[in-house]
Amino acid sequence: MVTIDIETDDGQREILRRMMLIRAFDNEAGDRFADGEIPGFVHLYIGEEAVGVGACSALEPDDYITSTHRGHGHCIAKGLETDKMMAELYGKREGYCNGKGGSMHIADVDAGMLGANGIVGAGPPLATGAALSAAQKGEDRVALAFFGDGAVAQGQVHEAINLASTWGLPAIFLVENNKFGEGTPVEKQHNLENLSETAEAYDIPGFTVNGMDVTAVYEAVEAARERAVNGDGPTFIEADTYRYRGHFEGDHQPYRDDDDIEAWQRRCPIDAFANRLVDAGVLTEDEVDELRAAAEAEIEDAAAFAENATDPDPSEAYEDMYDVSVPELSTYAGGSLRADGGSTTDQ
Ligand SMILES: Cc1ncc(C[n+]2csc(CCOP(=O)(O)OP(=O)(O)O)c2C)c(N)n1
Ligand SMILES: [Mg+2]
Repeated sequence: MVTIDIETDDGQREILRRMMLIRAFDNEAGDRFADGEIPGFVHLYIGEEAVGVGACSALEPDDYITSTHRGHGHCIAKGLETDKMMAELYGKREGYCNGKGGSMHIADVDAGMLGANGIVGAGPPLATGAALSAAQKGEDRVALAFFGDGAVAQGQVHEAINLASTWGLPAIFLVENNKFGEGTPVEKQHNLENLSETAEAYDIPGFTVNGMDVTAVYEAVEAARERAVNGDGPTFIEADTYRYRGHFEGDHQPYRDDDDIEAWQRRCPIDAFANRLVDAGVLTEDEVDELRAAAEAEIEDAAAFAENATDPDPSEAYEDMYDVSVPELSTYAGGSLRADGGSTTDQ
């Protein structure tokens, strides 16, 4: 895991590379899902790359993130390996969760990636918990929760932000306002112009940033991180972004027009940043093309790795389901609820 310094040419190149990797990964995942090679559902992050990469690049390697059902971009932004991610999408043993999680449950706790999550709004409580642990242990770590506009009004999200604010925890709540929760436009979900106004209710700073601009996201998260590690509590950031693909692959999208998609595609966060780096003399156009080709080649290799990886044996189905170091759960997978065979309901 590397620390990324946006002030340096190397840092800027790495930021561009990670956004390109996400784009290539999700294009490949979409194609392979369409070919029937990937089971379950995939929700692609294409168009939103600047949010994940801007945010994670402003974090330190030890910091925590929580993710959503649309989590591939968060994983790559946090530095996870694309071959193990693709193997997880394929349900293979070499995947991050031995193939038992799939697209919506990739986790790598050692890398601070506390999990993609199929439950809308489930990330913020985990981030509040991680931030509480960092505060109690006196560690210089923060926890950042990515969540969608569709999660902002979830009860557990309110509880999580309220506790983090009340206890002054080192947490960052980052809403990816991509304008839809499934097929419901954001203005039909909320009676607020900017979702960041939500922050007022918790008496924490809240602001909206251009989520198509990786630098803007980086700077917002950098400031929020500094506030968090200084003991000044959480920050609420809304990133104004857009998803280019359907809610899930296969979504016919009757709820929006192609014109809207095309207008946002003209604001492509990857092209915008690449052009800026070319204008600044950090990269030539050829070098941008080389970086993109290298990202695409890495993802082709990752997909080949996943294809050739091993199917888990059905006899392993109940392994890794519970943390057996927790005594009460040690025999759960075997059928009884508690080590002494009693029911947990009497506790
Ligand atoms: C608690 C819960 N309610 C409903 C769903 C079904 N669901 C899955 S994704 C989704 C929309 C989420 O929208 P948003 O939070 O804006 O994220 P986006 O898909 O736009 O990234 C819904 C309602 C769910 N998975 N969990
Ligand atoms: Mg959304």
